[in-house]
Amino acid sequence: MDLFTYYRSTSSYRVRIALALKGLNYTAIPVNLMHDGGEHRKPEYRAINPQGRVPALRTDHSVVITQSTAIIEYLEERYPEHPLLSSNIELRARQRAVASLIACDIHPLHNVSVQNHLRALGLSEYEVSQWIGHWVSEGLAAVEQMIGDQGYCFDKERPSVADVYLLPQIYAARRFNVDLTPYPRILRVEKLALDHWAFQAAHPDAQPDKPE
Ligand SMILES: N[C@@H](CCC(=O)N[C@@H](CS)C(=O)NCC(=O)O)C(=O)O
Repeated sequence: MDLFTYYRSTSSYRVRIALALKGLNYTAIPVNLMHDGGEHRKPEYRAINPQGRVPALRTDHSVVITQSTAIIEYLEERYPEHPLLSSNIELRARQRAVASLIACDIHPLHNVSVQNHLRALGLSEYEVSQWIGHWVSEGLAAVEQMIGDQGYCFDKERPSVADVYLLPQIYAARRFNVDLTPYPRILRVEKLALDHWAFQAAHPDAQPDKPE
């Protein structure tokens, strides 16, 4: 499998965590979102993903799958070992709710193209960061209420799809200087996951395309 990825892209980071937790090997193909106006906007990459975004996964059958949620669902169905979803239907829905909140209601509001559009509308760097901080804090405040009191988001010992989405969102929140002290459960999950080898292997700092 080939993963088109960018080291600090939160959606790519999600897929890297899922691949690592499932123990799956892949080749990382870096797509630099910052270089020369963004490699993701070039025709060569749009031939892979017409939306011009990362991640994209090319499967062993040379089928390209875009959208991190579709990719993670594919991995879950194709490689059911080391499941990322609970066998309990209610818990599964709650795990998916945290993932959806992050993927649909937080992350799209701080995407590179959204930030650039805010700048084009005349917002200063300070206003852009205030705008992002507002939406990230509002979303994480809800996540804080949705997750459990021990261990990972929903299990003492086993990370699930909720943790797969949460860790990259925490990383992004830190990049945007969002105050995380009001979210002790989220900070507990972060501490635990950062000690887990799969989350470490997927971390932006461990990626070969991270600049020196
Ligand atoms: N909903 C998509 C979001 C993909 C996405 O927006 N990726 C970002 C990086 S995290 C990107 O490629 N941004 C480029 C841009 O906004 O121009 C997914 O979950 O895969």
